[in-house]
Parts: sequence; C-alpha cells; structure tokens
Amino acid sequence: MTAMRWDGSTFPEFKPNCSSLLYRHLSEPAFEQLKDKITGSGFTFAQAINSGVVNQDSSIGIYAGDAESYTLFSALFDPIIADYHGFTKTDIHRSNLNMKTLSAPNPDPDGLYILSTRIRVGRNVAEVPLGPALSREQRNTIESQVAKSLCNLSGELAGTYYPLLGMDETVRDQLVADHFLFKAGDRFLDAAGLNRDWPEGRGIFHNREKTFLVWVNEEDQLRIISMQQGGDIEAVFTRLVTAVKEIEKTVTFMFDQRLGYVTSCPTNLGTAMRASVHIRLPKLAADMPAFKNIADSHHLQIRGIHGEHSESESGIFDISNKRRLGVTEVECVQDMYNGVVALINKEKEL
Ligand code: ADP
Ligand code: CIR
Repeated sequence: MTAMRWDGSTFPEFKPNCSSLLYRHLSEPAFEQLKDKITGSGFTFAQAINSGVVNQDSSIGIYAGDAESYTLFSALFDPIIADYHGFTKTDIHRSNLNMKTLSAPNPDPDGLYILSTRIRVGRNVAEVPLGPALSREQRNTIESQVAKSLCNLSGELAGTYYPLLGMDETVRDQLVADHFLFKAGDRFLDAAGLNRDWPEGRGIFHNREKTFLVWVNEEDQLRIISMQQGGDIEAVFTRLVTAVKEIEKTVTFMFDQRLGYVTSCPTNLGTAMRASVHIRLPKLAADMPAFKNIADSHHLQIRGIHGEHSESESGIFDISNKRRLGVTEVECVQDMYNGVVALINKEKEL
C-alpha cells in the first residue's frame, strides 16, 4: 500500500471547507519555524502533518513519530492539544484507576437503549519510535514481544494471538464487522505512514468470549480493549484495569510526566482511554442540535456505528468521552456515564 504524499517544502494548501485542528492552528510563521526540523528517529515535520494535508476532511490531521515530536514540534502540537483536551502548557496529567472512586451503575438495566460497552486504552512500547516512524524490523519485534507477553495471561484474560499475515479474509472481515478488529486501508493512517508493510507485524489477541482484546501495531502499538454486551460499565472498566496491570508486568510503556501515555495521535495522550457505548437513540437522532448540545455539555464525542469516520445506522451511535488528557481514567468513564444518563433521560422525554 503506498501512502499519498505532499513534499513538505511549502505551506500546504487548505480547501475553504477544511476544519481540521491542523488547519486551525498551523500559521505560516509556525510552518517556517518547523518545516526543516527532524527528530532523533528521523521523523520530519512533513511526515507529522501529511495525513491532514492529503486528507482535508481530517478532524485533527497530525501524528507524532516519537515522544520527541511533541517537544520538537510543540509550536503546533501544544495549541492542538489545548484545543482538543483543554490542557495547557502548565497542566500536569493525573491518573486514577481506582474502581471504588467510579460511580457508574448500569444506566440501562432493562437493555432498552445500550447495546454494548467498550473501554480501550492505547499504549506504546518505551525506547522505540511510535508507529509512524517504526522500521519493519522494529514493528515485527514489538509484535513478537507483545504476543509472547499476552499469551502468558491467565484466567478470564487467557487467549490466543492471531497475526493478520495469513489470516483468512472472510475471518478478518467478520471480526471487523462484529466490531472486534480494526479496518484495513484507513486513509488517515495510510498518509501518516501507519500502514507501511501491511499486514505484516499486525494482529489481534483475544480471549474466548472476545471480552478482552488487544490490537497490535495499528495506530498505536497496543490497543487494550475490554468490551461486552449491555451497559455494565463497571465490569468493563474493572476487566480493563486488571488487564493493563497484568500486561505492565512484562511490557514497559512509553510515558511522559506531563503528557501521560504517549500515543501517535494527540487526541489519545494522557489516559489514552476511550470509553464508549453503542446506544440506540432514534428520537434524539431526529433532533441532532439537541443531541449535540447534550453531547458537548458532557464532553462526549458522537461516532457512527463502525467507529471513527463512519455513519450511524438505525439510530445507533457510538458515544464516548472526548477528553483523555488532564483527566483521570475514572473521570473519562464518569464523563461517558454522566452523558449517557443525560442522553437516555432526554430520549425518554421526547
Ligand atoms: P478506537 O476506539 O479504537 O479509537 P474506532 O472508533 O475505529 O477506534 O472503533 C473501533 C471499533 O470498535 C469499531 O468497530 C467500533 O464500532 C467498535 N466499538 C466502539 N465502541 C463500541 C461499543 N461500545 N460496542 C461495540 N463496539 C464498539
Ligand atoms: C483525523 O484527523 O480525522 C484522524 N487522523 C483521526 C483523528 C482522531 N483520532 C483518534 O481519536 N484516535
């Protein structure tokens, strides 16, 4: 797969309808200041913004190739991070994985609205570049080390690693359709250099029930996922926290004092946590301004049924926390829970 590329030497052209954070925050002086900078792992500024330049419908449009990208290109990353997360230069990231401080009883015990709940965190391995700047060998080494670590998990977390290389296409398509696996050929990732050498080095680990899954070498090197049918948010969170703590015993993750867990997309910094429900809200779907109003006031993001950049189907939406940096893991889940309760109350009212 060959990624589209722009040569990076002159200020990019943006279409009049472009609304990405890249477009909003890339000034000509900032471009001139950054355009010739290159990180220790050889990641250039042109590579960092290529995705948003060639995909003008990006919502963000920038990726990091390594932890250093966030400091070397801070003249652009900092305003984008402040805009997305409300996190300023003097803020420090905080963590809280203590289940006892979460109050999220099932908001839909009768199963009328919530189809399923999913919480994921992104993680990357310390001391190697992030996906956009990884070499083929580094990616393959990460795959074998992570797969080995995952295969030692026990109890509910025990499972099998399935590499994408050699996977039957119908099996892969079914995993994607059932919301367990990432899609192939994402053009935003492609332009960020994240699909190089596809499908080698990529794969999915999951337990028998597919309630605990790990994506290997997609946008981040690990996406650790806990999911199940229905709205038992606390059970999903507890499983995720247990899994992350287990994996941390054998894999050291890239972490920064200020930015928390370091991820390739700035939207995922900090907790790298996205807590979501698939929820049926047909009445609110017919009143999108009211829907968006509640979502915004609860810091929620509305996605379609097949994830980012997909559409809703049959009044079903993917509702998740938007902020991930400067808030704790418990606060991410609490944002989602509070917003979902408000959405269900409004749907009942309509
Ligand atoms: P990510 O959450 O990893 O950033 P996506 O938005 O692309 O990425 O979603 C990945 C997959 O997870 C998609 O198939 C999406 O439909 C699925 N998904 C997200 N939330 C839920 C949920 N609550 N229940 C079931 N599947 C979900
Ligand atoms: C975009 O800019 O639209 C894509 N690069 C995706 C941005 C958000 N990514 C994410 O939340 N992981």
